[in-house]
Amino acid sequence: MIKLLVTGFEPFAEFPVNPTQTVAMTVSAPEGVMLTRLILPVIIGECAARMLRVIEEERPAAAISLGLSSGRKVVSLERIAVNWEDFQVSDNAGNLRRDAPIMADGPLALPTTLPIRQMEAALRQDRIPVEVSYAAGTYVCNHLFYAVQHELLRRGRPCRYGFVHLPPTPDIDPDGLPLATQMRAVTRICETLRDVDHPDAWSSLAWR
Ligand code: PCA
Repeated sequence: MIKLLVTGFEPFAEFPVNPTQTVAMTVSAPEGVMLTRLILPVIIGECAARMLRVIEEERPAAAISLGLSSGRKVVSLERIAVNWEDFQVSDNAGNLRRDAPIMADGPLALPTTLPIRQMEAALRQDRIPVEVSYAAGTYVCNHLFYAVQHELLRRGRPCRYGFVHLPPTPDIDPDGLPLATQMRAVTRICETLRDVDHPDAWSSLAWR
């Protein structure tokens, strides 16, 4: 049995619903996977703090964050988080940022620790439209990705982590990707994580 954490986001900006919330809450857990689900506020700082609290409690082998990217057509497996934020549409607490680092003393970029090429292959095998992306944006999704990864590395936590942007569903954009396909994509990602080599690293590390 492998423990995984999947997060989605609440609605934000002009979107009355956020499909990542539905996907995270209703995707079925494949055999051999114990799934923890978490919906995060679209608020810088708070989203990462909440997620890190749940990681400390649940100690999953891997965590996947899902976010809606309204301009995309395909499931986007994010390669890197950048230490930068820049957004003129406020987050759900009214915060705005202009050309600012997320962490003043952090590295410029941090990579995913999810096996995204294997994930990509699994989705392609299922004919789900997918890409590896090198731009997670400069809004709350990239903020979460960077802040959580930074903290997991700083604390030496053996939890693989990465971000997946999902395209809109057809209720948001007529050219969107059906919810059922998005669910299948996340199930396939969970299966891939189940099937890669995971030593039970949490139990062998000293807990600080
Ligand atoms: N998408 C936004 C934030 C929340 C979400 O679902 C983003 O791409 O930054």
